[in-house]
Amino acid sequence: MKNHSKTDFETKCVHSGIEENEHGAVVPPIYQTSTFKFKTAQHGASLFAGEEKGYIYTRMLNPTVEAMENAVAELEGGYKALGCGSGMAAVHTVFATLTQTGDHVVCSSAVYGPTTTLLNTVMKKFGVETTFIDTSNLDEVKKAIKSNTKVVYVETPGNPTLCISDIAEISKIAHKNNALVVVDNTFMSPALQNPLALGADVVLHSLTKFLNGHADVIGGIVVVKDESAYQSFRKTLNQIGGVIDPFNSFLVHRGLKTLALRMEKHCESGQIIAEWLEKHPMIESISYPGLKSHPQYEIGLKQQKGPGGMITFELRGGIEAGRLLMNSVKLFQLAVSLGGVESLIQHPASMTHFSMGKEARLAGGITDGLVRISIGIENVKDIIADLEQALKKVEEANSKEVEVHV
Ligand code: LCS
Repeated sequence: MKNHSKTDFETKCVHSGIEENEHGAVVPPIYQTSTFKFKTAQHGASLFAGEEKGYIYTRMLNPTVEAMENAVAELEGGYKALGCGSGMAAVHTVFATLTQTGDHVVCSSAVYGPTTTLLNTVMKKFGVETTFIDTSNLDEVKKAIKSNTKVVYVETPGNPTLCISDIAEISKIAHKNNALVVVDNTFMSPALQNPLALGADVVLHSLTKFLNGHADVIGGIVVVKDESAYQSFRKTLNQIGGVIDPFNSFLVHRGLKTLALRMEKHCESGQIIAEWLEKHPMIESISYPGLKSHPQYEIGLKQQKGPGGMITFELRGGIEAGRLLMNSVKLFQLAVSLGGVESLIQHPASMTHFSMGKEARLAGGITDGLVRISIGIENVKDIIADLEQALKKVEEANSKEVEVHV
């Protein structure tokens, strides 16, 4: 891996993971192959025995996948990374590697819905118990850790509430109790937050979001700090088999080149739009890390380099008003996912966080009226104009309802 440690993040985005190749191609080739030819039977045997380094079979490692992994590892300030077939495959790989029957996990109560569901179903079935708490409250973290707690799993800012947890303080608490800290850094990307530098042990991402950035790939990644962690994660991933393929790795690697630029734009527009929404008469409440009204605004300032491109809000008129807004936008696309160049809008309670059930949703502050938007890189005036026309329809419908009731 090239050493860009003395260069800026933008430079690393462009050059990380790019190695010289035999034809001098500026963009490295895609090794779209499932398997690699051995020179001799002895060569094959020695690769399998780990006596020689080299590629064997793409589920085990592939040069195109490895180049992307090296790039993300470098951007996160990690040792190495493991590309997975989806963000959920990365989440599963983390728990399958770090826990076993009888272990306990502490997890943020506001995380991507299927992460909660995975812990409450698959991991529970194998005897791993989870306590869900508000990890922005350090006293709750201290209280929830038990002698068999192996992992404190933090998503910050959390999906979809954008609740912020203090990575450095949580790491101190967890390490005192011999537990590892895993941070899902999907909402920030390494451009805005580096959990390993703050004390976390493992970082994961849904590559599907900001890292790829173009809504055309499903992928995930786990970033680790040292060789022994890398070896144990690689072993699990190889057995589970949830790897990313070469072409999707190529697309993610291409997306990474503009990560710094895109994140700058997501933050700049996110801040303008959140400030505009906060003043709008139809907004009942709003959550955005760049607003002083955010309950963990100060923690965000301490550990994030920017507020990001995600905004969550509740309208006056609750879920019905939210539905009308989602059906009235024109530039925004009504779709789940996030972190792409296009602006998206969705309803967590009936979509991304439906699977976890109402009780768990409410415990995590995910109310039925919440609407989540992912701010794309379109002109900010166009994004605001779209929200303005849609909110006008909501306002008109609300005033009609009031008239009827009078
Ligand atoms: N972690 C976070 C924070 C996520 O937001 C998601 C997906 C995942 C992990 C899982 O990644 P995937 O397997 O989808 O690549 N979040 C989604 C969302 O909010 N809308 O659709 C997917």
